[in-house]
Amino acid sequence: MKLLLLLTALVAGVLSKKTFIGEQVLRIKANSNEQLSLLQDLQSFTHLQLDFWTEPAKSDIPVDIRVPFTSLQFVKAYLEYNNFDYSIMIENLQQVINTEKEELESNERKERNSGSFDFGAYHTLDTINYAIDLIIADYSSIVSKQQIGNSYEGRPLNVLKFSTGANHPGVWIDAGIHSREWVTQATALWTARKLASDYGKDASITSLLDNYDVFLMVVTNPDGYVYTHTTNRMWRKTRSINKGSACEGADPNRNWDAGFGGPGADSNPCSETYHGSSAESEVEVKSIANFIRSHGKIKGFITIHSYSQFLLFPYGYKRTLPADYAELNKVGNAAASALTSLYGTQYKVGTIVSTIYQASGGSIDWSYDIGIKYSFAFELRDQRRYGFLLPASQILPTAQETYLALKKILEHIRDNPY
Ligand code: INF
Ligand code: ZN
Repeated sequence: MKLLLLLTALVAGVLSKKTFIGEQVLRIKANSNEQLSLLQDLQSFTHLQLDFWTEPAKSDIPVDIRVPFTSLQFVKAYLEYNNFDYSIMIENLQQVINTEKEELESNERKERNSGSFDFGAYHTLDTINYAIDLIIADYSSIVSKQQIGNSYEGRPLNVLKFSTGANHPGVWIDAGIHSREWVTQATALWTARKLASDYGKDASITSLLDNYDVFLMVVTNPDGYVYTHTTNRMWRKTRSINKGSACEGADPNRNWDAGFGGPGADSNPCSETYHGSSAESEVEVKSIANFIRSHGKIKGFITIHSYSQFLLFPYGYKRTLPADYAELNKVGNAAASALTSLYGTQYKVGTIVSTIYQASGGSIDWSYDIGIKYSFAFELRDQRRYGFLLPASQILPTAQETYLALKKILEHIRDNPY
């Protein structure tokens, strides 16, 4: 009986696996507001099933669109007819995804045989959890794991706590809230080990952890992350069931109680930016918000996304500048400069709404509005070559450069208590 069930699940799994055969990712330059609105029209043709990796928001930011094979001819004709500059960013998406998966699986086999762990590779959720337990074991005097809830599908929502004493104020850092942004979970895992190993070695980190706790959530959307491995590599949202719709999941970066449901979020459950049935409807969001509210002394809130190389701060849901605009802009630019100093990676710094577009229900707007002044969102590498399919060879350089920016922000929080 069990075997039959297993076989059924296996067949179902294979059958439901999303393939990207014949799909391409196009990189489009909108050279005018008129062209921008033509791209927004294209986005409204939902039957084309287009996946906008970056939004048609500002004419100085190219727009990347994943196009299903059946829509390719129409989209290219539409672009050519309207005199767009465009190029093919990813020629054969299925092949890139296959290669990434083969690399991941062969590396995990190697790690199992040698008992090693390669922080410069992508991993499944189980292997990430195994690596997290190794870090806790190796640095048990300052690192512990705290479960703040369960995901929609019942997976533990674990947060790494870095602490050297009781009743410290804290800083929150989350990664992978959008599951397809694989470089963010990998960066967070490397950062966890680096933070722990720097304590007692790096004077700045030592003085930070002597006065502040750091809460680091490596896989913030575990259901979505597993889904990107088993079924759909391009999944962004949670995996909750939307009553009355065949489409699943809500965008966990539209589900926070900050301008919830306003412009810059979608009420259609099939949209990648569906805001959910109500603020904090997604248990992954509710669990973090409850943790932050009950802790009561969180002084910084940093969320790590990819891609585009931005360092953003509030607001996204409104054009009004935050009261602390000058300070956040200064800290953001200092952090971005530190990042650039390592490998020359360029970042843009600014408010969400002015740098990209209006987005409502975002996490750092919520954290800022409940009084967490130092609220930032990173958009890691890259800018326009691989997008969400960043090669594993870029994980370590990305994590190393990002750490320099994180340190700048953490030092500012340490030195400017409020
Ligand atoms: N970020 C965009 C998003 O639509 C922009 C953003 C960042 C909005 C931070 C609000 C807050 O959510 C990503 N990056 O999706 O992956
Ligand atoms: Zn994201």
